[in-house]
Amino acid sequence: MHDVLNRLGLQSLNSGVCSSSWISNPSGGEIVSYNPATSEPLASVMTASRADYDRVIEQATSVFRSWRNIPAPARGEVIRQLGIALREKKDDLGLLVTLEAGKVLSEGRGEVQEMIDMCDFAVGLSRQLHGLTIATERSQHRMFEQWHPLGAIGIITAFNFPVAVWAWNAALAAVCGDTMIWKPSPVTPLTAIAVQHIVNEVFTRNGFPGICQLCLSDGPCVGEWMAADPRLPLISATGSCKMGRSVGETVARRLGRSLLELGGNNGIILTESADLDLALRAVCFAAVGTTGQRCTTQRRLFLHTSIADRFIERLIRAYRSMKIGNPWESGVLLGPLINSAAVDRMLAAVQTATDSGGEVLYGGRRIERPGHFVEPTIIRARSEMPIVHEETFAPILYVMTYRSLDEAIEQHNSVSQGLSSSIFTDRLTESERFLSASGSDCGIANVNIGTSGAEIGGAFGGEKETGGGREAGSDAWKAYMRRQTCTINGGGTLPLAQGVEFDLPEA
Ligand code: UN1
Repeated sequence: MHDVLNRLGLQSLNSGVCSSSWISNPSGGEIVSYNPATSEPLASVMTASRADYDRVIEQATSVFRSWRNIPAPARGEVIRQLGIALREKKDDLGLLVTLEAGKVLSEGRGEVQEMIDMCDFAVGLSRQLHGLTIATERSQHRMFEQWHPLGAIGIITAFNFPVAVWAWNAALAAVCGDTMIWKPSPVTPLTAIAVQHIVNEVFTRNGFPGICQLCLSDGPCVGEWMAADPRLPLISATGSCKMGRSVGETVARRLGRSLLELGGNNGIILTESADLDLALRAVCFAAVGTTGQRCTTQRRLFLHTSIADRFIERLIRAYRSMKIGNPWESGVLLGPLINSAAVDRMLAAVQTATDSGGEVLYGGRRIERPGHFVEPTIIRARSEMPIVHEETFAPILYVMTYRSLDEAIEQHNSVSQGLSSSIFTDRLTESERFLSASGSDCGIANVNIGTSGAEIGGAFGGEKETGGGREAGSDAWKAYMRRQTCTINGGGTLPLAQGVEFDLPEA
């Protein structure tokens, strides 16, 4: 299994810093990557010091000056080739995601597929970076918008999607003409280095080294330097609300732009008319998939009182049947949490929930074996319990009951996060109510689908403390460019807008 490290070019690993080429002895601290299923070290890498970081940024800003002038479809061609290279490495990179992040194999591969999908999307987009033509009030004038590359941008990603979220940003940024510096999570350095190897091969072969750069950090420092750095016009950051608040504040202080994809506290409402077979599978995947470590993980379940007992019983049976184990073994649905601190946080949340009147209906404990395994957990709770309002990155599902849909939607919207949401219903009136302006207040609202597992074609992100950013599909590309409004006077007079007169006296 560890041959995969060799196949991905990680055999003589040392540096976690890459500008146009690898910086051979970066002088930051060392970080060790562990397999969360065994707690065994996989490899160690050296991270960036401030001097290394400055080298990377200087290179990224300098390469930007030529990359921005390459026609967008030609930039898209490089991303097309990146998509092919990722297809070739899909199984290996997917396995590495499994080894380092602990996701089950199908999810590890799914993550690489998400990168491939992003490349395909960005290739098409490279011929579609279009602006509007706008009617002007002045005769013989023409007004239009055009979009230009923004600059070198910073990409901060989290451990739970160690490669896909980079691709959401990188594929778009590259076709938009930006260069980029990636600071991955210190917990998943190897997947980032493996991606960087693939990127280097493709971009260098095309004569464009240094478009995508990597800057590993042994703590928060590189992220903080990026947030404060006026050389980076945009910082795209994925992670907790706490992290996002700090990045957002620092970037705002220098009037830079930030694109934030932060915590979720996603709920599913099951109405009286819900197809319970459909809902059961959806809830299990949304609440337990990725061991509860997606920002889109379902954390709250609202059951209509008429179906509550029946559904809870089926849910417990389904939880009991789920195979927990090494994520690379077939049939396993639940791998480990990322590290022991995550286990501690989960157990503390379970304790807090029970202390405040919650009742554990299933699970709630650590599993005694190597690695960081826990039982998937169902807790009967009340919506006003403070712990229900917090995002605990673990497979804890809080179950609540309701009588009217209005009441369910009110409870659903009562948390400070606003990422993803779902309703299960067979009634048009209920789904329309959920999708109306007074329905779900989230960036993602689904009907008869769980909260997680969005496709890349839609804009991904959420409201309130989720940060407001939109990444991946739709028109998310606009965040990576600067808009220019252009007005051309093709006539021989100078009419002023709003009918203003400013006639100079005859000379
Ligand atoms: C995240 O957890 O940060 O919709 C992203 C989903 C995935 C992305 C999750 N496509 O669950």
